[in-house]
Amino acid sequence: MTHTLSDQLTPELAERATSLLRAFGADIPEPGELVVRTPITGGTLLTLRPDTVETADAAITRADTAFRTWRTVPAPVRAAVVRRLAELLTAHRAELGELVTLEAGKIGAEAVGEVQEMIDICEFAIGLSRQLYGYTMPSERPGHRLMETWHPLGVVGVISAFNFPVAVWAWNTALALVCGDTVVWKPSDITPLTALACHTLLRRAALDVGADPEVHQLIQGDAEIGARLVDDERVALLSATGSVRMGRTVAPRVAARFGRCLLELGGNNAAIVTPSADLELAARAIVFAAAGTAGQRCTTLRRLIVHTDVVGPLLDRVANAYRQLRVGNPLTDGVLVGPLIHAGAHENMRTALERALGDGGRMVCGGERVPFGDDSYYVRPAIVRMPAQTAVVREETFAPILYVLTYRDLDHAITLHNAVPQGLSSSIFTTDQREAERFLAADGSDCGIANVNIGTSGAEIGGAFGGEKHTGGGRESGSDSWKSYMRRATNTVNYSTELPLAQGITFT
Ligand code: UN1
Repeated sequence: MTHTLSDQLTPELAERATSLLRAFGADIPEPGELVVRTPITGGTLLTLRPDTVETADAAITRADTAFRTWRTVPAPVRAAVVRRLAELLTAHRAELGELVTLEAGKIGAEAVGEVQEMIDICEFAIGLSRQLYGYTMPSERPGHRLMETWHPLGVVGVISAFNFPVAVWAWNTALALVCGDTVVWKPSDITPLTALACHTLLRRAALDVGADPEVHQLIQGDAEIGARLVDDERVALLSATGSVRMGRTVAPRVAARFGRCLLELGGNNAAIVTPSADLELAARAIVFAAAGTAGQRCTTLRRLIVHTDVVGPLLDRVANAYRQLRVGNPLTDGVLVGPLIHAGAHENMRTALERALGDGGRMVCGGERVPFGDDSYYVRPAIVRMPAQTAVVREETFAPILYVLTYRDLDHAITLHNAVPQGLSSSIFTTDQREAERFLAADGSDCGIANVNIGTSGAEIGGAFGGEKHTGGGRESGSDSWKSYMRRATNTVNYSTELPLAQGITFT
């Protein structure tokens, strides 16, 4: 392996990361025990000092104090911070994208797309600030008015994952801020530099519009630091993105203190391809959904359920496109598949493939490591034909493995589709409206996202994002997801001189 190439490249990348931080106006962190590596070479970009339990608690205190005032600022005025953030993100789009590439290994187009997703949610939140609607209902009593009012909730704790290090933060933060909440963010300890950049931009946005910069706090560190948000009564909502395993520990702890949780956990997303599908279009969508982001999206396509009549021609197209995918340094033009995040991700992929083959799976293509350096993990996206939906297929392996299953009858395909613990995203490829509607119906896909003729990944921010079953049930970003970030009061106002009781009760 070409150890020297990585050895040469790492100092260049480290230098670039430092100059990007400077471009955002961020202080270069003091060296410490948190080691920030780039998956491009596996080398170290920087080190920084993580928070301690005490500094994390102090950050929660600052957010709690800031909330007391922030909640009284009118929502359209609060939106000024988000508007300024959108401007700064637009100005720094390319630079922030580059930092995402350095830290998370995404190719340029996807990294910049992630920054665009941040700008999109900011725009959504700005409009939303004038639309935090509550219902009014007819009261059953004369001379009474009945209505619902939405109020700010409190401190929102955001725990985010490495794979969308900035967009998922923005989904939460843009909404939380216009809703009148303050935010304490614990990013993945794999991507602390992008977090530092976003935190710096947000503080600058607040200062630029004369708002309190303490509305946003950043705490860095491992799960022990994140646990401060889980267990602190002052954190009214914990919005956590990560594995099902993480959700299983976090959810009961937040519930035990009657806090609110918004969970966005693993997916095991499938697409059904029917005989009427436009195979050319389906193949293109499948390649992006399954191999894009090196299979490291929660919405990545992991299972393909194909009608036996079209499995041959479809797989020919997909495998052909797979063979042409350029895998390598995501900073190089034309590369479509960057590295896996670390050795552990590669080990999980290797083990999953071994188990799949042990279950009778047949390798169609890919799966092998692409040499780049000893400490970085590049792989060719894999396709495996499976005789059945075995245990390994029902698990989420955060790597580019596409398992292919076949079906004869659509009901059977839908049963297979739903027979996994996760319920995030799903697709059907068909030109038959009956099949499409069957998939979208109540007894069709059981996922939070169900698409027709597009892949499972790459959702727009305008719809609610999230999934069912082990995916955790949370909804983030568009539609009415904002309601998770607010508390609702039902108000009954008596403007009469009488005191009629509800349900016709007399009490004299
Ligand atoms: C994630 O992988 O955690 O729909 C989020 C998508 C992106 C968001 C993915 N808009 O693929």
